Amino acid sequence: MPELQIIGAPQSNYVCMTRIACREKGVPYTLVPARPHSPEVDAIHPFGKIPVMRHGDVTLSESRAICYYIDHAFDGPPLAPRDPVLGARTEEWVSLVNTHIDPLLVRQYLLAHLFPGTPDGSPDRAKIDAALPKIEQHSALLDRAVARTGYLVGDSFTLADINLLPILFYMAKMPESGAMLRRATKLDAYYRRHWARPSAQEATPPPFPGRQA
Ligand SMILES: N[C@@H](CCC(=O)N[C@@H](CS)C(=O)NCC(=O)O)C(=O)O
Repeated sequence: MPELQIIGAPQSNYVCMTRIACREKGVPYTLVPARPHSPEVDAIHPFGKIPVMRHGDVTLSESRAICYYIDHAFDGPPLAPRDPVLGARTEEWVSLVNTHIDPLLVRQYLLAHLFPGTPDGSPDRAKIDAALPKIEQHSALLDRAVARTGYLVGDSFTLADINLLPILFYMAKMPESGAMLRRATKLDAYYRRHWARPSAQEATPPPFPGRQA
């Protein structure tokens, strides 16, 4: 069996979730560090984004596609439920998080802290302050979503949780969003409980070089 490679920077929440998925499925993998738009990434992702994956002759881009492959090409516990309703709910949450939560919390807010592009390198307050009311709404929505069972879908750990957890890791680290997370008590408990899983601990993003998180 060829080695499965996850190619990308370990700080990326999308790289992190594919690593958690491998570990939860019981699939050994090697992390090949690479930055977005580097030649090895551009060779696989049409827009140069990370993660990308290589497994023998199979190359894939996009975290959801990579996780589909991990889930279906190997034995092990299902990452997405095979029940049609629960499977669809899992896809629903992956899509909601990737199209609404990640763009706001990671692309707008986190990057305004870490890579602000301001003349003196200080956080971009305008972008941060603009994001905060919406992050509060997202936080309340997620708090309600996990309140009943402690999972996003049904009563077991699925790809929906795997996809969200690395974003919550960054939410917990930043000052304003961290305070919001601690106020959303169900979401905070959900994050702490699941982030303690060995799969998440092993994939915990290291700090960005030269940054605070
Ligand atoms: N839809 C992609 C998103 C991946 C993504 O946005 N990766 C970020 C790092 S977390 C990236 O490569 N950013 C560089 C860029 O957008 O140019 C996926 O699910 O894999």
